Amino acid sequence: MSYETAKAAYAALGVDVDAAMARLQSVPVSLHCWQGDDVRGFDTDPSKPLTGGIQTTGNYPGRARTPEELMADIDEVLKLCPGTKKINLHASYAIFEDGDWADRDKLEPRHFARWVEFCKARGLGADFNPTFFSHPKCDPLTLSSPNEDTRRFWVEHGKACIRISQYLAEELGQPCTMNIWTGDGFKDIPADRMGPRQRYKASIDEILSEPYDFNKVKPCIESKVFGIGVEAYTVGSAEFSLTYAAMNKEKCIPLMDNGHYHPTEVVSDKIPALLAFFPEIALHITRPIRWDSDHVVRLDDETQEICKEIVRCGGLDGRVNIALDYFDASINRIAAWTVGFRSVQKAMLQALLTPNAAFKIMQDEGRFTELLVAQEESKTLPFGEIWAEYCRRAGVPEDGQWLAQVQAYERDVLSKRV
Ligand code: RNT
Ligand code: ZN
Repeated sequence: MSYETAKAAYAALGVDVDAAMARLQSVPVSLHCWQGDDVRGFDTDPSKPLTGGIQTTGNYPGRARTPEELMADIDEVLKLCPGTKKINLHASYAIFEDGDWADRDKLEPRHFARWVEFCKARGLGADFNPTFFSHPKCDPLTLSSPNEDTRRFWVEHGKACIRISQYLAEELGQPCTMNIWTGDGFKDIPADRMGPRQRYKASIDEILSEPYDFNKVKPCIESKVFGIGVEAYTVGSAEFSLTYAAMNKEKCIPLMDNGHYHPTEVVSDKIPALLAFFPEIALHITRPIRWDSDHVVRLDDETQEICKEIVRCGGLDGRVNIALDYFDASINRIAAWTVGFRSVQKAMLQALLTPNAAFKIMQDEGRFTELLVAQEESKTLPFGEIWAEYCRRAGVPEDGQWLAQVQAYERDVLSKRV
């Protein structure tokens, strides 16, 4: 089937394929830098384990070990993915020139100048994250620690990150979401659940007292249900994080990671719930298998449903900040990044190609039999042809054409990293 025939099949349902492609092309999706090096970063000893309840598994050869390697790898991914990208950085990816190392409470914008240069040369925006894990000052708590010295250190880190986010936003001329997530919690039943939450609340208040322009810096509060080694109690639970964001709407927004809820809860359903109250929200799109396993995102039902809600709720008009968050160390990392990014683009294009207005009328008029049939039949529309055309227009390889490029890069570059 040709692209023109496929386009006509959508037009028959009232869907404008060209408008859908143009819309998608303009929406930024934040590509997480941490898939490239198993979340290690450059500011601590890379042989030390990842902490904070998150874990990468696998030791596929070829992870990036330096800023140069990570940037080269990101460039490969950018060449293979359609759509508008931002780069999502963590504070631990600071780049220290000539022994100019600084601890996390002393980080400065200049430690991210090389990333600004990287983004400017490619016309990219950037998002940012303070790194409250994998560091000797995790005791193991950070912003909720009862040790005032520890808590202060992490508050100073958060403030430094606000300044860096403002710098990134100003240099790159695009807003910067700055996500606050900590792995603070306990392995076993705590004796005091309230104290850590009160300290966490005070710490976020202190971080957000650092001056910033809320049009440029969007601090986010990410909730979580549990992590590895912190199974019994999470300080930044769903209720804590959402309530914090709701009571501080003028200075931060909530962030939902779809790996951070009980298994029968779905973030797709939470998107309209939150957008009924918040002008803006943020998402981490990931794929949890039985827990927050951060598998590579696939074109699965929930990813498709999340994208449908983003589209239907007006999320593409700047109300939903979309980022990816996964890390698989068991397969080629460039392919992992690329499959996940392309899957989200596919899910979003499918959502834009859904006859949403017609379906809504069926629902509102109570025509549920018709709705069920129409929803099911829309699944076999000739989407592949439209996706291929979208890739061609973006100047990136179609499905079936990109993996060979990754394999060549693995042969010529990644396999030499020993
Ligand atoms: C962890 C959170 C968090 C991290 C990144 C690296 O469970 O999802 O967002 O994955 O900040
Ligand atoms: Zn996340």
